[in-house]
Amino acid sequence: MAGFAFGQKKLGNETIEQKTKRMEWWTDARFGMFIHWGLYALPARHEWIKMREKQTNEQYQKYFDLFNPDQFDPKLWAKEAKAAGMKYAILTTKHHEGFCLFDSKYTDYKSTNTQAKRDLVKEFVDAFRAEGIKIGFYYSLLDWHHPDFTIDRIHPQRLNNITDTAAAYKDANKNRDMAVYRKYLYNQVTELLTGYGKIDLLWLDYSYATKGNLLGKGKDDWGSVALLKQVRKLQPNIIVNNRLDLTEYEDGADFETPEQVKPEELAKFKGKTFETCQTFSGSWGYYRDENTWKSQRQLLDLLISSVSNGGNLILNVGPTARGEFDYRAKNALDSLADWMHANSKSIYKCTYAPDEYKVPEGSKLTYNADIKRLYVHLYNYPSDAKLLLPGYKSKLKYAQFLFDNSELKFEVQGDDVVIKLPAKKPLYEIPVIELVLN
Ligand code: JFZ
Repeated sequence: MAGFAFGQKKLGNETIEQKTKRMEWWTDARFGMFIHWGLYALPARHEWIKMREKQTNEQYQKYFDLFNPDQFDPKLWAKEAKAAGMKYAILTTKHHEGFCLFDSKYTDYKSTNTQAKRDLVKEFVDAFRAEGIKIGFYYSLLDWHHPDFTIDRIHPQRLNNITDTAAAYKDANKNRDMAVYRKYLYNQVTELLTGYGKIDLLWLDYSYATKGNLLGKGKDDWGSVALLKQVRKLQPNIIVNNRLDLTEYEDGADFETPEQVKPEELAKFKGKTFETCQTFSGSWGYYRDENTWKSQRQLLDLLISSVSNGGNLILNVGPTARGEFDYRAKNALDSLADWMHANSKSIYKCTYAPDEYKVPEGSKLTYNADIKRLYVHLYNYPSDAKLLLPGYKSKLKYAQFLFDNSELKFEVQGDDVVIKLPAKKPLYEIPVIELVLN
């Protein structure tokens, strides 16, 4: 069990020990898959397209009418995720566009009414569970389709050039009633948490503050307190993210969600309970023409940097409109599978290293407290094939490469230790040395 450093206050009847236990699988897992899939896969130019292009429901309807994911086979998705070493997966059951991938009785705007004719959430759950992958649901608090969701700055029909904000919005929203929407949201979350067995994680997205003339939405709009209470009642062991606009974790959120931050910026979150979410290419939904795909090294850096600061990483795939992971996503996942096959011991159950272990130059550390092992991720392979471990004189028992458990000899020099590496860097982009500590 890796470090669990906050949420120290009691939560209802739950003690800190119980909370730590409840979150243990997640803390140990460290690596998961995010899946953004919806009608926006058809335009294939960002999941916010309805809003960005200010499309009305009528204009957007064509994507619903044409939605036909003939290649959807979540068993293939689950195999890709598992091979890449991902221990949990979070699917967008509904994104901001409002389209439901599940057979909700509260709307017609759902996959069962498209050519797919299937409850896609159910198939996702069955397939991933069969691979032993934990199940997470993303559910958008925003809804750009629902007739009662009030118009604000992130609504396709939002008002422009508003002089009298309050009056203009009031007029535009006179037939919209957030109380009705709030009930809809509550009912749908209830459906999701009662119709699909044990759900391990819930990712609700998101709250945004009012800024000057620009209205926002938060806990009163969502009914966050009642909603979270219901969530905890229906799924007592579930883990919930922090985007409900509730103050800090004592009100029930379990982890922070730094989004698209750079590896160096993750140091800010060290000691917190966090899960950073990251894309392969920039947008979350499938984006055909995006040419900004991250390299294997960049992806590994995100994973290693998350764990070396005591947090998790979820990497996002945006399946195509036909229901496939496209070749670029598959390549990225395959490259991670390759590395994880050899090096996952430096990820699972690991966290940041205790301060007494200095970080060797050109590397990042992770640490497994249960077995007292330190993992040195060699970002820069030393040209003289010598790795200096500063101040490690009395700390080191044994050293080996992780990918093949081959011994690495070392010498004590003063307070330091020098490890002798092979002249030729092993084929892994970032090789890992396992240090068995005294
Ligand atoms: C949200 C969504 O709008 C986006 O499409 C995607 O689903 C992502 C994972 O989450 O985007 C956000 C939400 C919150 C912040 C930033 C982007 N935030 O709080 O900084």
